[in-house]
Amino acid sequence: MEEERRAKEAKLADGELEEDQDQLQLLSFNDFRVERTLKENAQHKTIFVQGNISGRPGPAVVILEKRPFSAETIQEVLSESTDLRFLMHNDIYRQYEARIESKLNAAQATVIYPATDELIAKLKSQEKHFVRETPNDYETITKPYIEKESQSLQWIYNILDHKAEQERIVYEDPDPNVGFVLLPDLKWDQEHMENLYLLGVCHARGIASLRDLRLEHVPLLKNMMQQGREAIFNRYGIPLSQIKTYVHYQPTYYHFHMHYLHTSFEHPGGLVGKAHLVEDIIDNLEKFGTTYYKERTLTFALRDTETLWKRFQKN
Ligand code: M7G
Repeated sequence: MEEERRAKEAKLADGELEEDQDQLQLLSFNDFRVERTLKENAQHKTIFVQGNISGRPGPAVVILEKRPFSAETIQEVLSESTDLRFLMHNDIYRQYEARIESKLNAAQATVIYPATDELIAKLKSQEKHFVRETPNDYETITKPYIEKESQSLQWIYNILDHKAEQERIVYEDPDPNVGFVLLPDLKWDQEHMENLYLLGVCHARGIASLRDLRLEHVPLLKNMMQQGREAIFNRYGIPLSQIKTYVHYQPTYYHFHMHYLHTSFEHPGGLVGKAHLVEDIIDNLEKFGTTYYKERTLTFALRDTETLWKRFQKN
């Protein structure tokens, strides 16, 4: 299965195969059958659902997220187009259920098809466990996992090769060593600035993650952080001091990339045990030497359904 996927990716990269998934253009969820809820979160107003698309083999995942209100459309919401259903009254307090017109009440829907078992396991709400990864653990446990079982990087190569999301690129530095592509993360609707979330993907190949960073990569890190922030300021007007940039360890995708978020957005990906601020990474490499991340024991959290967690338990 794994070999098949990698062979197909190689063919796709060589242009030998047309990407058949591109034929999946949904106009509604008519063909989608819910199998189970993987996770729901009332605070974030999200639900993660696994199901099937009729006539297509294998599981699909749909992630629904209610969009925040915005000052620009609030007058349209607070108008005769919204029906009110009375719920209760006490003194000066009245509560209603507001039935808002569908176009003003949209949700963001992300469809992942075909969804791999590993991605489903990752999305499923599970207990998290902290792992202390020594340099030897990295060589004997994590590296073989990255080589054999980690998620496909095809979507990243599509971005770098301008085969997908080309019109969404906010900034690109084409330099093969320090260059990168900056674009909105899948998680961001590009409307609500308080949830601003962009992704910087480096052009250089072969840097799988934080573990591979050396002193020679400092110019790349500085370039991605500085140019990326400036491009975000130029496009969206967010001051540089309000853009946080971090790297995940462990990431889901092992091609080096950086997360850029508005400081007001507290995303779970920014938690301890996952996020490493780019300023700190640069400082560590400059002050403590090129092998800092090669030699350190790194601590991170894994969900108990993740393959990497299972690999750590076996050792
Ligand atoms: P990560 O640190 O590898 O994984 O980040 P994690 O955050 O899931 O632990 C990968 C980032 O890429 C995430 O923030 C995803 O939302 C984002 N992302 C994933 N895919 C498949 C796409 C995509 O196709 N396009 C864009 N623009 N972003 C994506």
